[in-house]
Amino acid sequence: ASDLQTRLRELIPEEQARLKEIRKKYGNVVLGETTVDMAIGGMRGIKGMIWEPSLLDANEGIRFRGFSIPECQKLLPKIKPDGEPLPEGLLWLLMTGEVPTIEQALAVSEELKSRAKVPGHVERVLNALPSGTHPMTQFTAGIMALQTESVFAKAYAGGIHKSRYWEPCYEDAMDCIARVPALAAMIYRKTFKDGKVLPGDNNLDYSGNFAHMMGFDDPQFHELMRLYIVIHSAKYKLAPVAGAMNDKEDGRSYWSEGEMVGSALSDPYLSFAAGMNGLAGPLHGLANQECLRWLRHVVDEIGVGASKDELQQFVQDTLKAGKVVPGFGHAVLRKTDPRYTCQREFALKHLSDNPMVKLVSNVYEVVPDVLLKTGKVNNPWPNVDAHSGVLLQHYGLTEENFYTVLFGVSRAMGVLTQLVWDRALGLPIERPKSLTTKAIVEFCEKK
Ligand code: CMX
Repeated sequence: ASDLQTRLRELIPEEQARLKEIRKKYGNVVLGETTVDMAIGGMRGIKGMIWEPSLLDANEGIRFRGFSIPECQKLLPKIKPDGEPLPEGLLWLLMTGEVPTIEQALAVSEELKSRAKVPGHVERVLNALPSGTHPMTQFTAGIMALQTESVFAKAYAGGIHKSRYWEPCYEDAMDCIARVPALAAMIYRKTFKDGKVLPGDNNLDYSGNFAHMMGFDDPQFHELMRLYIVIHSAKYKLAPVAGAMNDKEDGRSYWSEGEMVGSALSDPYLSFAAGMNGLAGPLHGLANQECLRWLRHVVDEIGVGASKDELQQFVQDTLKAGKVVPGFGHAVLRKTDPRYTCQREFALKHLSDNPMVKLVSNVYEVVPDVLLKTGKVNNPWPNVDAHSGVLLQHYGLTEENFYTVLFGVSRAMGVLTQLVWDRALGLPIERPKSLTTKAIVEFCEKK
């Protein structure tokens, strides 16, 4: 099938049967144990949830439906033969588990264009917010304003049979994915530019059009947006609790809230907005802006041509001041993040003369040794955030307060894909069990 919904309709009965079989065959198998430490420590490492679009491997990094980032770059359809893959193709992969043909990816592109119109009241909601409202607050307010369009909410109110929940959920997921670039661009123009909302260009792909609506027409920046959206699209691993704010560390947050809220049959807009509120937390989505700030400090205090010795001293001073070196470390990964590597390759291909790229590269040569010498850092290697800011800055997207919104636009694809599958598989409302500390102590003492 060349259209995504038809392909999903074919796949869903097979996947429903597969899940039933897994449950029947392995339902009683123990996946792991939960300790008191885990209950106190943010539920790290508890295996307790299904998440199909992606999985994080400690050594290889994220895999989307089993494919590593280099594999995705090689296999997913592109507009230019040596260019970056289309996020529309990745969306097909995330939804179906299959690498699409170029026709299928372009069909997704067309489908998203046909759904992209943002209703007029969304701009009025943004206009009602005071100036200085953080772009992420504007983003979640905008998503909530889009919720008036929810097909799922209307279908549910109209009494739809539960076996068909996934259909209106798919409509909302695709509408929401289609509309968030225009919403984000609107926020960008209002917050940082002349306030004029730029119309989309139907001749462009999803990423190119997003960049265009923000006011960026350099085809190389469009390439960067394709790569950026692909690598930021899905989370790694799950963790459930609403209020846990740190996907940065092991994959919680947007998903956790987005998913948990969605499990109550809140429609995709409500669920996605909940997830985005998690992304807006400083331990989570803001790390990319912190990285750029840290590099700017280096430039301000030493200069862009800082020597390795000077950098080493700067890193040590950062640690001495009780701060982390942003862009390095990871709770699960134990190697250089492949999302860092592909951005570095992009930088070497397109902007190798940029002095900030050279600085990032020198930082990479200095930081891991210093972190290792502390004796406590489990992963001294760079993560995705160590490179993204410098690339965006090169093309003129310098307003780092906006970076989390870019991240959010990308993440819509991963989060909303899982939500469609949650409804298709009939997964229930999520209810991890909580205990009082008194109950924990009583339980332990009885043992
Ligand atoms: N700079 C300084 N110290 C670091 C560090 C860094 N980059 N990374 C880890 N450490 C320290 C921790 O703060 C911790 O110290 P304490 O024991 O004093 O609290 C110790 O090393 C052990 O930590 P860890 O097990 O290696 O790492 P965690 O799982 O606790 O935390 C992370 C992971 C990402 C939060 C952490 O490495 C960090 O703060 N990095 C900098 C911020 C950053 O780049 N965040 C973006 C992550 C991107 C992503 O996840 O995709």
